Amino acid sequence: MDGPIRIVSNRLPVTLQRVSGVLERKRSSGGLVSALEPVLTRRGGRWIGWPGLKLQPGESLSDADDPFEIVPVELSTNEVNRYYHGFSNATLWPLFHCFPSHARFEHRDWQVYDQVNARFAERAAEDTHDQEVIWIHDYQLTTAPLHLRRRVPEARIAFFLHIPFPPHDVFRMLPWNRDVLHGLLAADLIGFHVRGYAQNFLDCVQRVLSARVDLRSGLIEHGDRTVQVAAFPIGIDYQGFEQRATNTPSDSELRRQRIVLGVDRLDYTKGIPHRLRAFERLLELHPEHREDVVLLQVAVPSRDQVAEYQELKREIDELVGRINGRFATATWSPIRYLYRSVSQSRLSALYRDADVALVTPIRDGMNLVAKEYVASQVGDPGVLVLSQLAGASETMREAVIVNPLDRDGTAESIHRALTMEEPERRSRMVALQRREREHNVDQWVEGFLTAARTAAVKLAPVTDGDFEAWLGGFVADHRLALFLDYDGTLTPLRRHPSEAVLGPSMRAAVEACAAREDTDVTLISGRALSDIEKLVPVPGVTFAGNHGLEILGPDLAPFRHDDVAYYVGRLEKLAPRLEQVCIEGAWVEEKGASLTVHYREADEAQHEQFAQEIRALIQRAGFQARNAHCAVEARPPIGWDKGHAVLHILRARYGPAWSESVRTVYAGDDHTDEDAFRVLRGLGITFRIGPLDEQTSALRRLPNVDGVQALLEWLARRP
Ligand code: ADQ
Repeated sequence: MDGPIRIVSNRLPVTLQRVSGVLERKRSSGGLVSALEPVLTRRGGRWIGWPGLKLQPGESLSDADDPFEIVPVELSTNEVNRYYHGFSNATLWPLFHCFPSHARFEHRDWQVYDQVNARFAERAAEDTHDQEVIWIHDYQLTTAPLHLRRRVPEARIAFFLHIPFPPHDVFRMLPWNRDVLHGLLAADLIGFHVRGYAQNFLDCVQRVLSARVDLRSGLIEHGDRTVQVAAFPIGIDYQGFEQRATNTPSDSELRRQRIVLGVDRLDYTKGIPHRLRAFERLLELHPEHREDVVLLQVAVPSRDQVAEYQELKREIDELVGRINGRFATATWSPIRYLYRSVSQSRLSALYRDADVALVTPIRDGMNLVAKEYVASQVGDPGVLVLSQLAGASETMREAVIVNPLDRDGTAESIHRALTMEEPERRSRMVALQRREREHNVDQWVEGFLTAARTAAVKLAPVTDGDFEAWLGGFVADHRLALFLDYDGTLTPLRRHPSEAVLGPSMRAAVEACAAREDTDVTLISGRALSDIEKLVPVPGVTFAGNHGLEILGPDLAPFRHDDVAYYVGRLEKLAPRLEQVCIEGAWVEEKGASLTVHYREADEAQHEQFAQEIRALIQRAGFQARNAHCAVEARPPIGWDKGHAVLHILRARYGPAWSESVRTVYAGDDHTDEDAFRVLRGLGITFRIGPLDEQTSALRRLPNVDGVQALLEWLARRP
């Protein structure tokens, strides 16, 4: 079970510095590194990340005696600007924290972000072993899972997001929202800090990608795969903090005052200005705290080349100056403000000696400071005042919970914390400590990896209940026009079109639908009309071949687009020219009004170049070249597609006001079906078959041919 693992994260577990030309390596601090490093040391594996500086040619980050390998992903200055400062920190960070007004949306940032993600994936894919979990971290790497999946289809990929996942109303503002979801869904397991973020994610997948999702068990249907989504609240190195708090001497000067402590990266999500104003309000409402209590705010500089962060720093400087000017006396200043990082032991002493910790972010994935404070309360217990907008508040219920945007309410809560009696303080702290001690970071890592190694339970197949909910009211008491694509919808895609034969149970389901007096079934395919007629020998069915250029069915005048005749002769001439350039395994299918060059069986390395050559020839001959599954189609340049064909059939059969009298349902797996999905948007119920990677205008998804069969069986049985 304890196989090697790979960690992929923006930064590496080592901090590098070049001193007089020599690369110096220091272990990075921080909870994540201290949690994951022992696991990697024990099991072996690799850590893939950005070293943060430029390496000299041939320079390696791994020492021979390292228990695991460190693999650097180097970035150019432009990439650092676009991928890191740009899309990661100026787009995803503000948007995911629900600060859309702080977000910038630049196409170039997105492109570079995705390219860099592909590079991380490339390094992560090198020499993978069976059973090895590849664990990708955080918002800088949301599309890396998909790039990795393309390189190593069988890999076990897990992803953890350290920041919140926003609700749909905010997420949909992102112009690349589908790409981000497609990127993430290539993972087998996607973890979040709390259930609320996981639910937001599931909701977005359902709404943005029309996916079938089980909200209760956190399962997403992705073609034949199931993706598991779950909450894994992160913990800290509890013992480490407890020990440091026990062993670090006190700062006697500080001990003379009562301390309210704030510790944060200087970030607009952390709500530092709100906190300062709430503290000011406390001094107004409860003057008894003047000259007795000090707010000690430690802010680590962060992203200080970004304008937003510089502006925030100015605001905090001014607020501190104003409040101190207003209340300070000769011997006391209400706020002490340290704009710097402090050492681990100093931080531990501050945590231990603070009477109250003010952890009041406006939005925070989890917040480790709240947990570190609790672990450091080894003496007379203090009180944790915690924002209800931090992920930590979901579990740390015994804290004094506040809304940091409610200034008066927060001031009153600080007062309550400062005046809380010892028995209540102790009861609350004991409960908080018990939970954090138990759910520490080791337990988090183990829990996540166990889930990552365990294959997700499959989402139960669609049931009659699902169809009843999606279609029941829509089709009730109405005539039904049912449109079905063939390849990939009624039969799985095969290597050769001649192998795609309709199975007996699917045939029975189509027959049962067609046999109903109130249902009209149309088979609509890119195949030649005569071909599709032979493949689905079901009485009473309408056939639309060549993407609807030719239509034949009961109660319909046979249809052949006026312009087809002109192109048929030209296609006959084009076919031998294409045959001439076919590489081994490729072949030409002549379909009358169109033709297709198939190359599924040709050497994969040649696919791209061959398809390009074929497309060029088709276009030069005056036809449209359309990509299909391992095939290129030559279509007459007639403004006619499956969407036009569907409308033609509906109007011809039911009149111009067809939408009043008939209900339309369409199922297809191919991008040529998208034309029909678009035409039917808002008018019918459409299903795209297959995995979620392909974008769709369909209203819903079905994973595979079995899902279609279940749909047809339900339609045949409906009351
Ligand atoms: P961050 O936004 O960095 O993390 P947080 O969880 O509070 O936020 O972690 C900050 C860390 O920095 C803590 O370990 C703290 O001790 C340390 N730190 C803060 N100020 C310091 C100072 N002045 N000197 C030294 N150290 C200082 C992201 C998400 C969080 C999520 C974590 C982990 O934004 O919501 O909890 O990842 O998943």
